Amino acid sequence: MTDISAAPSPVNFRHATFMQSASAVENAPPDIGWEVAFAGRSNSGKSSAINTLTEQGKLARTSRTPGRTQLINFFGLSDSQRLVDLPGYGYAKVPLAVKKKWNQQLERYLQYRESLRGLVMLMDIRHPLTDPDKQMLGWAVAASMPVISCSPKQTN
Ligand SMILES: Nc1nc2c(ncn2[C@@H]2O[C@H](COP(=O)(O)OP(=O)(O)O)[C@@H](O)[C@H]2O)c(=O)[nH]1
Ligand SMILES: [Mg+2]
Repeated sequence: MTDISAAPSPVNFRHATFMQSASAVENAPPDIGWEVAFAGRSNSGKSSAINTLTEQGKLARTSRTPGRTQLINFFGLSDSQRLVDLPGYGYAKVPLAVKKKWNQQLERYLQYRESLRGLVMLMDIRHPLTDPDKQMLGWAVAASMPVISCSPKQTN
């Protein structure tokens, strides 16, 4: 595995810009350089974490309504460095067929995306490590992915 510290240039998160959304892994930007993805249940604070990290309040769209983002959103830090806002999982009101499709997409993204170098997993502290979180962690471990787990939400 490539060492992130060996990336060609220092990372300036404030330079992040929206690149594109992808409805499926096939539509993602070219699989070159490296990217770090933010994963977690719907409404766990993925987009807010990206906005905090990049010091850009409105870079990633946040919403009180869970289940809004069903696209993979890519943010460029440089030509070869990206942050990725993954669709949230575990939202009860999404039809089962849609959930299954998204589970497959997430699994394929974690398994096959070569530029994916790390996963930041957001958890609502009131519901730490639900079954879909454990499934996600299982895929990440199977793909030898470094994972950081965070529980940013103290109150709501
Ligand atoms: N109390 C609290 N609310 C948060 C925090 N992070 C995000 N939120 C709120 O939780 C909701 C969902 O956040 P969002 O970033 O859109 O979650 P996502 O669906 O995982 O991308 C929004 O209304 C945010 O303002 C946090 O650390 N604490
Ligand atoms: Mg979001």
